[in-house]
Amino acid sequence: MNPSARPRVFSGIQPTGSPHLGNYLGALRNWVRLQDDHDAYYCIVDLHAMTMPWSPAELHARTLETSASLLSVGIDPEASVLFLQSHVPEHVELSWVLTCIARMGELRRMIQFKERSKGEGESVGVGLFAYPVLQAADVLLYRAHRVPVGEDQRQHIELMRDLAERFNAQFGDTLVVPEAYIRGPGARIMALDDPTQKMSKSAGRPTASILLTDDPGQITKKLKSAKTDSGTQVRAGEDKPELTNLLSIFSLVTGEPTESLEGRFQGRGYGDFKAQLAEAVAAHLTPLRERYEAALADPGELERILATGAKRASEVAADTMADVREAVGLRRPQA
Ligand code: AQP
Repeated sequence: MNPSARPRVFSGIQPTGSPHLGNYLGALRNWVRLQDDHDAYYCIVDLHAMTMPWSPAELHARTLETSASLLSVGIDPEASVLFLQSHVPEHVELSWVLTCIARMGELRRMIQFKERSKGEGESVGVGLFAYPVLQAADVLLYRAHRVPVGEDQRQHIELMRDLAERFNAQFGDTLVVPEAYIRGPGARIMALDDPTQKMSKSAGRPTASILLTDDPGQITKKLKSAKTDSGTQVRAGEDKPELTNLLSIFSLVTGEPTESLEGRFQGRGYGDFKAQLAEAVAAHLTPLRERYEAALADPGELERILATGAKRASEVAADTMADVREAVGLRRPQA
């Protein structure tokens, strides 16, 4: 298909640690699927990683690690534009323009802000409050049609749609109103130790998440200690949130439907089920871990990929920003 005729897709991931199974099954697998028939832009959103307290040295290192993780799951830097948010300054510029049309009330309603700012009172960071606007700028800058994300991002996509519509209504048709691309049971993978919370990089509880960099020993240990519902029957259902989550993971890494897994483990107990699950997850993640280590062993190549990606992304970003500046009445420099 002619690349310019393909729908455009944009998504981002924070360099806040190794991606976990939730990031992978909810978002990254879809990124890989979409890169074949979409004009794909995938971004490591390092500016977002500054919305919570951060260490400069860690941010620096994790940025490269995250790019290695993205290659390991199958992002092809030839097929996709893979780049670093801070390499394209237009993200921040468009974010400011959108900040000026966003409303305090709509940002205050964001669930992620409410959750992450709990107990912070007046000392909560302005960046944490405003980052959904930066996220809107990330997507709108590329005039993306689809945004593959996990379920937790649905509200932020709604906000970016509202901002794009408001901008177009006020200043003329300039931005594309994007759609969320949220698919399947992987869209919300829950923490292994608490099925009421999503699996998260920043949870700070090592037993809550399986990281893409975990080795088979770590995977087995984490799954062995995963919380399981009372009873002995391996089955999914509203009354069994922990088993439902584990069965989803099993099904997503093997392709075997949940009903078939339920049949296979009937009468076999949780211990056996968890051991087999650990084996399946380890078998799925081992090649990814090997590709990750190989990619990380060549930082020069990672830097080159990011620099090329930034160049390609900048062309689109500059084009959109020129239209935005014109639409809102900012003057061009006169020679
Ligand atoms: N538990 C999850 N299940 C399914 N999808 C998920 N995503 C995150 N957690 C789950 C999706 O992964 C993509 C990248 O996420 P992110 O790095 O931008 O940050 P996040 O959404 O805040 O994810 P984390 O893991 O909780 O990171 P931290 O703790 O660093 O903030 C997104 O598409 C997200 O929907």
